[in-house]
Formats: sequence, structure tokens, C-alpha cells
Amino acid sequence: MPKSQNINPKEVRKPQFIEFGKIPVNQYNKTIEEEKKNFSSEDFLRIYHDMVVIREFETMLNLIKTTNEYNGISYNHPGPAHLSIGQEASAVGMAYNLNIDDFIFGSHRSHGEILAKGLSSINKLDENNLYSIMSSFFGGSALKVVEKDFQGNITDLAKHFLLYGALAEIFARENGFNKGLGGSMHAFFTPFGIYPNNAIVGGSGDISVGAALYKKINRKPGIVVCNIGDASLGCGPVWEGITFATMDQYKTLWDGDYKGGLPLIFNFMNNLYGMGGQTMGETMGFNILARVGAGVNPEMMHAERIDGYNPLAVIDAFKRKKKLLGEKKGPVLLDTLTYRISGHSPSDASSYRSKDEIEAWQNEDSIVSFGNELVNAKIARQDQLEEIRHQTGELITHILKLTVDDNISPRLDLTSNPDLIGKMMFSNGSAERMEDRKPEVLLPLEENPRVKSLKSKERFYKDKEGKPVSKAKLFQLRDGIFESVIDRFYKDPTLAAWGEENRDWGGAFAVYRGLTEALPYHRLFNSPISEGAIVGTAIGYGMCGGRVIAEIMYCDFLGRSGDEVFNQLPKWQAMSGNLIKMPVVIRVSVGSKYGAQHSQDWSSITAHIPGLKVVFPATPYDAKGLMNTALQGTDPVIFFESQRLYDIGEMFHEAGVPEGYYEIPFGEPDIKRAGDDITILTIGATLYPAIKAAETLQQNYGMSAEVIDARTLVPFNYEPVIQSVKKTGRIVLTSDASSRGSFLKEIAQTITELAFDYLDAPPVVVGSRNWIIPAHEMEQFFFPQPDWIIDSIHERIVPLKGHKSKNDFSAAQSILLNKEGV
Ligand SMILES: Cc1ncc(C[n+]2csc(CCOP(=O)(O)OP(=O)(O)O)c2C)c(N)n1
Ligand SMILES: [Mg+2]
Repeated sequence: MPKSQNINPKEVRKPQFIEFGKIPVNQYNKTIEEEKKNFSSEDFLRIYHDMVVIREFETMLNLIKTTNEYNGISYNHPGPAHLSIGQEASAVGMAYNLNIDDFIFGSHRSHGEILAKGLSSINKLDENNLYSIMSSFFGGSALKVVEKDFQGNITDLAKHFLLYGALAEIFARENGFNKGLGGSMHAFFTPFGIYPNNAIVGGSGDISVGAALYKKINRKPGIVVCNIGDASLGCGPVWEGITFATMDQYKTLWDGDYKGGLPLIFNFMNNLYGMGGQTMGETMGFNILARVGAGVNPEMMHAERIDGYNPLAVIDAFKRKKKLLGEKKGPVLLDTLTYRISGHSPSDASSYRSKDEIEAWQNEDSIVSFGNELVNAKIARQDQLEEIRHQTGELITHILKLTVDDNISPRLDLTSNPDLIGKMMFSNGSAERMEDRKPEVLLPLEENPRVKSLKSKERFYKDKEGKPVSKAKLFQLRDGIFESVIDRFYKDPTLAAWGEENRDWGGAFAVYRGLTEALPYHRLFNSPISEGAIVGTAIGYGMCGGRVIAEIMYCDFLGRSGDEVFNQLPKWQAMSGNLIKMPVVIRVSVGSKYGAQHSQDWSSITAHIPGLKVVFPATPYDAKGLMNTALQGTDPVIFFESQRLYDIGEMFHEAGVPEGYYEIPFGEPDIKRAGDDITILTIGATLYPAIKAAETLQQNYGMSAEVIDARTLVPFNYEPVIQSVKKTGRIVLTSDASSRGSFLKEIAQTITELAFDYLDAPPVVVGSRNWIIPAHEMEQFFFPQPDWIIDSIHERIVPLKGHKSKNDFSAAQSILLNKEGV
């Protein structure tokens, strides 16, 4: 809601009609004779060659999957192989004019695109560059394999390297492009501008938008192509990605030469089917996919349907669209019409389509047709084409032999190093900035109004006389996060932040108040209400090399970004074989007062997912120090903030919250109150009820409680907790997450295993009820209260003399509630 743009009722209430322009459908009509001025004979043959390479590669995989044999080589590949036989012209046409700086993203069916982009890159790179890429990639291990006994030039060698790296990846070999950890549906090779393919249909739909943002925000050359299937248009991330990519603000509000559209092409490889569902006529209503662009923005996304059975039509379209992107008129939507002759997977019986249909498309086979055209136009002879096919078959056979040989191409050695993959889950880097240049800011840090006002705040909750500081004068938890964030904006030029109401409003809970004054639009902006794309774009931005903070306004909305948080953000570092880093911090505010869909603590859910670091500070000192660590790191961090605590002052760190920079290492629980008789471990805001409970225990029952604040869920160092349990022999664990299946249960179980001999009673979990969260006025019946902690100690750990429980924490009640599922 920028004030610079007034919405005038007189204007917007005027009657008018929306006019849609024309969307070109298969309008390419050049003859090959006409194209002779754009392509040399060599170019034409290269196009043919690249299509043949893809066809043969996929045919080999099909035979391996269905007969366990290709050209006399036997192999069993149990994993996936979604083949693109029939779609070669679309892939080669797409890649033909792309440079190394142009990034492609893909889907589960992207072998062809990888090979096309790889071959196109090999053609564009000089031999020195090619050799240096190959020899530096994973220490040159794949190069060594293909180089042995090789005779020919570096360009040919690179072709071997490309095919070997891709196939070794598909067959999960260590020499694969991603050490065999990506596999068929996730393979990629960034040195050639090939970015991740994605097994989740539509997964690239928002990630690629983040890559385009990375290019735009950091002035990087090149465009981004998001290659996804036609059926993915039914997926949320794709629509959210399109919405995010077409926001008006790029053209209206971003400053100076940042003004203008994203350098991005959504390229729908439209083979007219999902797995078996027909998008045209059955599962979608667009009839012609390109129509979808019409409603999105006044430019209609420059949408076009192009004939993906003709490589020249695709090359022509990409050339024209690339020019548009160069003029900052993006993004573009392309409906690249194609057909997969192969089944969805080799086990597909094609029960959903007729033989006639398949035959009709086979009769128009793009490789045969294009070859015939080359012959008719006297660009090539049939025997030359035959020779290309023959040589390709030999090459693929050679590469297959190298790949399936366990001595030449072993898998990661998990026998002698069973923790290898575990060690790859996090990059654990420490980087003040992701790039070395001056950060763009609008005013010196000292002149920032909020920075100035924070100077006069009290950084501890009591003043020198021991009196509580008034709210107006108190340095609050939100201020701690702000100080950390603004500091990083002045250090790391790549840092950008987005989410709902991040600009102008200052973030829904005023954490970002003061940032709008400090930062140009391209570093801090409001996003659409697209939680999936808020996280998805952050992933794309991070994997390209930028640092980013994305915000989810309420934890409950995390559900909307489920795929991004569960499947994408945590996985790409390891699935890339550690080539990719993911310096992405997702700020998630945990609500209260707003009932069942605005108050849930889902920290446990995120902690369950391997590959995410999960942090939940409860004090301003911890919030600032932990955010500093998150922003110095290179791993994805889910940073939880409780809305109940935003106003709170520092009550534990007696020196107050330091003005300068400091880091608090992840994974170190902090003793907030020392004690000898019982340990209370807390996550997030339950620190405060636990402290109250500890005071009551002391006063009424002479029990001295040690309160430990977990601060981080993943990673987590158990040692200080075990140390405490060794002393106290008892532990209660409490957090606002619903208790069933919560992270507290995980900690309780691990403590039981690690410290059984020291425990006088089982660890007891006091979580929230397994209910909907009621209205604020009834919240005390849902969230753990101090008396819950005391009652549970009394009933489950040690009887407290003279204590009368208000709540039923008996074993019988626990059995009953579990029986009822509540
Ligand atoms: C989110 C998700 N839902 C379902 C699937 C299972 N699935 C894999 S491919 C596919 C069809 C995808 O069709 P389209 O996007 O047109 O790509 P194509 O397979 O035609 O290349 C389906 C349903 C999946 N991988 N991910
Ligand atoms: Mg499809």
C-alpha cells in the first residue's frame, strides 16, 4: 500500500470493458529456405544431432527399464525414469539460444532439457573454459573417467562428460552431477546453467521466480526458464509463482534501472497430458494453455503457443522472447506444444490414450520430419543423418558401459562412512556477506529513525533502581530482531526480504518498522498473499547465491507453503551433492488471541523435517543473537517468534541486550534459572509460565527448579540438559505445541535413553491440548499454565506436600484422552 499511488474512486468506478489482445497460436511459418540466413548448415545439423542424442539417451533408458538391456549391456535400474521421447524438438529449441548465464529449471521429465542445455552450453564455451569446468567439478572425478583412453577434442570430451555425469546421476553413482543424491528427477549441473529439476509437479513454478529475482536484484546477466508440464498449471506453486512474477510493483515502484519486469519465461512443455489425465478436454479448462496468460496482466504475459514439434519454431520464439526480457518486459508465458510418445514412465500401459493417437504423432515425429526437411533443402544427405544416429548409439553404449561398472562408477561409500549423507544435510558455513560489493541503502544506518530511537531504550527490563522499565522505554524482543536484520542489510549486498506487509506497514508486528526508510524496493518489498511462493522464491534466490529473509505472518499459514518447507527448502543442499548453499531464513510468527487458525505453534512439525534448522528464541538477547547466527549462516533456518513475546524486555541477561553484534551458537540450550531439585525444559514462550511455576515450587514446596530454555530445536545439544538431569533426577518439558507427537516428546524420549540411570521418574511432557485453540478468553485452558506444570510434577513425578491438583494429569486420564484421540 504505497502512498505514492493513489487509488481514485472516480477512475476505478468508471464503466469500461477489458479488452484482451490476440494470443498467437502456432504462427511460425518460415520455410527452411528462409531460415538459411539465420542458420549455417552446421547449425542445422547440430540441432538434428542434439535431438538424436536425447532420443537415444531416453531410448536406452527405456530399454534398460523394460528389458534390462541395451546393446548387449545388462543393467537393472530400480529407480525412476520419466522419459521425453517425442519432446526432443521442444528441449533443443528451448536451449539453442540460451547462454551459460541463462538458467533453466525443470520437472520430473527433464533429462532432455538437461542434455539440450548441456550441449548448447558446450557449443558456446571455449575449450579452456570447458576443460576448467570439467576438471574442477568434484575434483575432476567424472572427467577422469571419460578422459581415459579418449581421443578427440575437448568439445567432444565435454559431450562425453555431460552424458556420463547425467547418467551416473540417474543411476545414483558418486560421479553423477549431484553425487548420485539427486537422481533422475532432481539432476542438474549449475556450471552449464542447469538448475534443479523437481520431482514435485510444479515445484519449479515458484523457485524459478526466485532465481529471476536473484538475477534482477543483483544485476546478474541472463534469463531464467522454468520448464514445467502442462498439468502443473493445476498446482498452487505455479499459480503463486505466476502471481509473484507478474506483480505491478516491478514496473511501477522499483527504482531507477531496477524498474521493469522479471527476466523469466514460464515454458510449459505441453504434451497434453498429466500422467493419464488429459489437460485439454478433461482436467483443465483452458483448451489452449496459452490462454492462461491473458488474465494475468495487461501484457497477457506475451503468451504464445508455439509448435514444439518444430525446433526452428521454438528457437524463433525463444529468440523473440529473450529480446523482450532484455527490454525488461517479462515475464513471458510459452505454451510449447509437444507430445510424449513414451509413456509417463516405462511401466505406463497407455490405457488413457488410443493407439491411433500415438501413431498420428509418431507419423509427425519431429526428428524424422526435421531430418527430411534438411535432406529436401539439401543441407544434409540421409547417410549423414544415419551416421549421426549411428555414432550417437555408439557413444551412448560407451557411456552406459562406464556408468554401470561398479569399479569405475561406484556409489557413495556408505559402508565405510555411514554418516556421509548426514554430514551433507547442512553446509554450516559462516559468511558475513554472500558477495563483495557495497550494499544499496537509502540512508546511513545512524540516521535511521528507529535506530536513533533505540539508542535511548533501556536494554534490561529493570532500571538501575530495580524498577520495571515502562513499555515505551523498553528495548523489546522485536527490537532485537530488527537490530540484527538491519545490521545484515548494511553488510550483505545480496540480502533481500519479502513477505506480506513487509514494506510501509513495517511487518504485521512492527519488527520491520524503520526498514522501509533504509532500503530500496528491490531489497524490501511486499509480496502477494502467496505463502508458497514467498518461501519458494526465497529458495530460488538462495540457491542462486543470495541471502534472503522471507516472512510467514502467522505460523498457521505455513501450511500454505507445505511443499516449499517440507520438500524444497530442506533438501537441495544435500540433493545437490553440497554444491548448493541455502542461506534462507524464514521468519514465522506464532500467534495468539486469534483462535484455532491463527495461534498454532508448529515448530515441532518443522523440526521433524531433516535439513531445516529450527530456532525459537524467547528473550530479546537470544532473539538478536540467534538471528545474527541465522543471517551469518548458509543453511535454511525456520525462525519462530511468539507474538506474545514481541513486547517483552530482556529479563535474564543482566547486562541487557548488547548494542553491538554478537552471535549465539545454534543448538545450545540456556539455563535461565538455576536449581537443584527438578529441571524444567521449555521451548518458546512457555519459558515465562515455567519461571512462574519455578517460583511457586520454591515458595510453596521448597523445591528448587532449574529452568532451561531450549532456544533451538534443530540442532540440539543434549549435554547441558543431561547435566541438569544428573543433578535433579527429574524433568518436565513444556511448550505451546499440541503435545501429541510434539518435539517435546522427542526430547523426552531421547533423555530417557541417554539419562535413564539418573532419572527418579519418567520425563513428563506438558504441551498444549490436542484441540482447536479457543478464543483468547479461553486460551488458559489450552496452553500450558504454571499450575499445569506443578500439577503434573505432583501427579507424575513426585508428590508435593499438601498440594491439591486443579488439573488431571493422572495416568488414567492420559490413557483415556489418547483413547479418545484428543
Ligand atoms: C505434487 C505432485 N503430485 C502428483 C505427482 C505425481 N505425478 C508425477 S508426474 C505427474 C503428471 C505431471 O504432468 P505434467 O505436469 O503435464 O508433466 P508431464 O509428466 O506431462 O511432463 C503426476 C501426476 C507428483 N510427482 N507431484
Ligand atoms: Mg504434461
